[in-house]
Amino acid sequence: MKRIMITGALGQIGTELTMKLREIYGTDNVLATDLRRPEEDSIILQGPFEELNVMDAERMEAIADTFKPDTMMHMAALLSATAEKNPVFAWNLNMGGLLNALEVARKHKMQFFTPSSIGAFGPTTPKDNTPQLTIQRPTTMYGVNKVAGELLCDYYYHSFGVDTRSVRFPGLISHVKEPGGGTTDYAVEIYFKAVREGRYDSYIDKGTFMDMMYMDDAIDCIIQLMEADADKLLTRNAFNVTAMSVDPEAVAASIRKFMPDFELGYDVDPVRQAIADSWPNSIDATEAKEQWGFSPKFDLDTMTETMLEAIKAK
Ligand code: AKB
Repeated sequence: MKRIMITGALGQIGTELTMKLREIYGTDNVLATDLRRPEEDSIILQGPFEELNVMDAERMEAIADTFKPDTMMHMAALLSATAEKNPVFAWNLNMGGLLNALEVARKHKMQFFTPSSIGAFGPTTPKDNTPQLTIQRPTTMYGVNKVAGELLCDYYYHSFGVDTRSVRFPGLISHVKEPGGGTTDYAVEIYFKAVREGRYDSYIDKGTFMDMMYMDDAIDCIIQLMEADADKLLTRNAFNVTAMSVDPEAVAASIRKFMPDFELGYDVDPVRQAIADSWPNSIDATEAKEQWGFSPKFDLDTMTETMLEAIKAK
């Protein structure tokens, strides 16, 4: 039975990850941590919770000393658009937090997961069917952090034997917790606006393709990778994973299958558009499929149907 410590547990991925891990490994074996304590009625407080600023190495160490986890899932990070607004803070939080978490994992001999992103690619990366091993020269602070983070995880694996594992997540779509400060967030907002207002003005332009994945698949993929036989993992940097490559028109067309009157307009944000333009159109997840059986269940239409139903029921 695993004993897991999660940072950034109140974030978009962290919230659903914490709930699923508690279901599988037992509530008391999954410690959620985040910068601030959530509202008292938060589902996350149904299990162990500690306030933790990931830049505070001493407190992170003290919490691990007491809880004695064997696995660290480090999710706390600033996303791409927010990082671009405050790059120095992004560097300090994204890199400082990761280094602290890796150090705790090294000292406590923990297995380690942290997500990378399609943001780790840049304008000189092959745009279509982007391979696992390719040019990574991102032009955003978030991307620089993600590439440096992948290398740091590789370093802790090779130099200290920390069992580091990671995936390059595409945009993640969920109705449980809205994302904050990402470039792919339009693909979440569009569903909420479709149900609530019948129309959406996209800040990402038509024809801008990016990879996406439904959150259930993202959570399953983390669990599957962490459970995978270490000997089968030939790739030790982050694995490409994706379920679909879409642009706003494709998402709108899918929504119209369930809500024929849905209207899509555009109000393009130059900052987020420039970030999106620097990322791949579609990435190749063959290595993840072959090495540990990655296999997403949701395609665009099944995701759309699930999102619309869930938001209507709120
Ligand atoms: C973002 O848009 O910043 C994230 C990501 C793809 O890493 N969703």
